[in-house]
Amino acid sequence: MHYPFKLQPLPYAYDAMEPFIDAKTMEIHHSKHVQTYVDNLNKALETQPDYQNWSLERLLYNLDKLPQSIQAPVRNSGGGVYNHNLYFAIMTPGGKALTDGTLKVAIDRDFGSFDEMLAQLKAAGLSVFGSGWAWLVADSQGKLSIFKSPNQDTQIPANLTPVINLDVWEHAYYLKVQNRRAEYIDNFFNVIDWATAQRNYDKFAQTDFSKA
Ligand code: MN3
Repeated sequence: MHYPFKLQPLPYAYDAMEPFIDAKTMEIHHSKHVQTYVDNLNKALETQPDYQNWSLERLLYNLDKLPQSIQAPVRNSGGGVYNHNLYFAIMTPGGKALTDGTLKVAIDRDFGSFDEMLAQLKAAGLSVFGSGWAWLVADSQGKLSIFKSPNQDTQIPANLTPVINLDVWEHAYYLKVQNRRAEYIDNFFNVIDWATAQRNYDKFAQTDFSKA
């Protein structure tokens, strides 16, 4: 995936996450907010032929090597595209439970239990001041941890494998639950596709964004 970037279609309808995440929020989030990130990323790269064949991951890993004039737009809008592609892919109607496998073993090893991991992810999401993201990530050895990023920053510069990411920008929940971020996080936990999370986790040994 490289310039010109496109809005990745959702593999489900806007109302598919009801009653946990409402259709209007999903529609505006995807068709307006993410579309704007896509458009602004393309606008930044329009006049930069040297970078038009770079993947999104390569752009985000090498932010400090880009021309000064496009560092901020690539960081913000490119990060916005990358983060939301993960976020929407990790949801499925009604959620899908974590089954026995390497991710379950790692969660029990690194957090003590699945519930403790969720509690720490929720606490991280609640503690993001302003807008940002909370993540479940894996290092190159498969060790799991909770990670936070402000604005549309990603886990890519830290070279970590994303397993789950949680959007805590107000645009992800304000229409339905207003200011109640904790309620939104609880709702989001009901639609996580843990089969996809397992597939994300499976990539930890191959993750090296310096080669992206
Ligand atoms: Mn968002």
